[in-house]
Amino acid sequence: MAIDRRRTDELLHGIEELFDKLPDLGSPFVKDEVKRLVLGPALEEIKKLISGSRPPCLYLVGRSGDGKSSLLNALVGREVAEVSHVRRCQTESERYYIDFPEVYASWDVYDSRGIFDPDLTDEQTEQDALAFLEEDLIAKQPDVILHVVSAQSVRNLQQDLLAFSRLSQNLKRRTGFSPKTLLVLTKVDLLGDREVWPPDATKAGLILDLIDYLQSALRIEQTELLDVNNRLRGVRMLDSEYLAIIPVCCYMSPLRDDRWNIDWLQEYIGAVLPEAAQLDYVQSQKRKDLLLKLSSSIIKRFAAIAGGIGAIPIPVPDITLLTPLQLLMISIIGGLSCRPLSLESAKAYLLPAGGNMALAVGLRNLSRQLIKLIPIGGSAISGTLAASSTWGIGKAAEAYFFFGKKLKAEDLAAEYKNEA
Ligand SMILES: Nc1nc2c(ncn2[C@@H]2O[C@H](COP(=O)(O)OP(=O)(O)OP(=O)(O)O)[C@@H](O)[C@H]2O)c(=O)[nH]1
Ligand SMILES: [Mg+2]
Repeated sequence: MAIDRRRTDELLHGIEELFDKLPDLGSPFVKDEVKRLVLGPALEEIKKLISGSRPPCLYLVGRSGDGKSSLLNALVGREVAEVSHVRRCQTESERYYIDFPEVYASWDVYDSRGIFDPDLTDEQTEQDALAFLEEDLIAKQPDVILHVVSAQSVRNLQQDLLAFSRLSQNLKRRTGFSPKTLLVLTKVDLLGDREVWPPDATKAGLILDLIDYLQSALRIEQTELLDVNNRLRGVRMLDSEYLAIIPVCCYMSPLRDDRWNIDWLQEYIGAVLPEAAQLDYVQSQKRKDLLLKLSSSIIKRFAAIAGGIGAIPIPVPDITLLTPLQLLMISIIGGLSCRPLSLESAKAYLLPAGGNMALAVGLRNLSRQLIKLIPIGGSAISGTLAASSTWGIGKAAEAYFFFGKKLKAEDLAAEYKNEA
């Protein structure tokens, strides 16, 4: 299971109902005000991240045979695109709608196929192909373009890089946006001795030479390493049309699996995707580290919303006001960790008895469970306390759902300042 966006309305409805059951705090006006101030921003977050989310859109460019289909298969983790053994040249992009039904996610991918093909020696044909690519990119508006270049074709690539740079500038002029493009260096396993894999020191040196060569061909000076301890993982560029150069191997056959550095590419794509495409991407990858990153950023945002309660002009903001917000947060963390997206997951977490008893339990009981997690003298709560306790509760839920660990929310809350 995972977060199914079709279940968001159900969840939000449940949360609204909980809010309506809260005590009046002196006057119904106060409760409405609190509901607006607390739930308003939370619903905005949910809209951005869940109900308003959409599949990521990727666009593959590169010469025929350089490994676009293989790269797509490696990124997806299964065969979705046909890997070709003969060169062909096509000047129309092919669309793949890739479904991950078990995690309610999908991707939209376009493969430009042979647009940058070496067979296009005729200048007019090449101009037409580039013009086509420009129009196609404007029409498809991909989140990320993957420019696939094989290790063997790098050294006569100057022309493609220049062509892509011009294309990029045209797109920026016409749309106001620079496309987010990654240069993916494929087939690095074929450098030097094919049989040596994964790379030893000699092969690593050959890969690094190619990265250097590309950097100088692109006249790049300012770079940062994706992994500070290992330059082989790839480099981020601060002054180029390309955001990064990432070397990979995508080779896979029934007899051997030589894929390498795909995880770093996957992570980098995730880091540059817009917020609306994050949920589908992260869920489809089924990678705990990426799901955890998203969960941590949600906890931070919910803690900040809870902190806003300090700004509410009521004499004694009651800690139970936070219950609906915290339950919503716990439900989402549960959903990210592969539980169904529902209030029941949050209840089952808070009430070890689980099962039918959890279904029947009321708001007062849930509030009590939450307060137990962070014992606070009295029921009054300040903005800072609201934020840190919500953060602690989120972190404890995260540890439980992702690692089956029971940590004390109270202890975690104490770390709030350092982390947030
Ligand atoms: N050794 C090695 N071979 C690869 C790698 N990636 C792709 N190949 C091989 O390169 C050949 C072409 O790969 P494709 O993925 O079909 O290339 P493509 O860019 O999709 O080609 P077109 O669809 O014709 O444009 C296939 O035989 C792949 O097995 C890699 O990283 N290492
Ligand atoms: Mg292909």
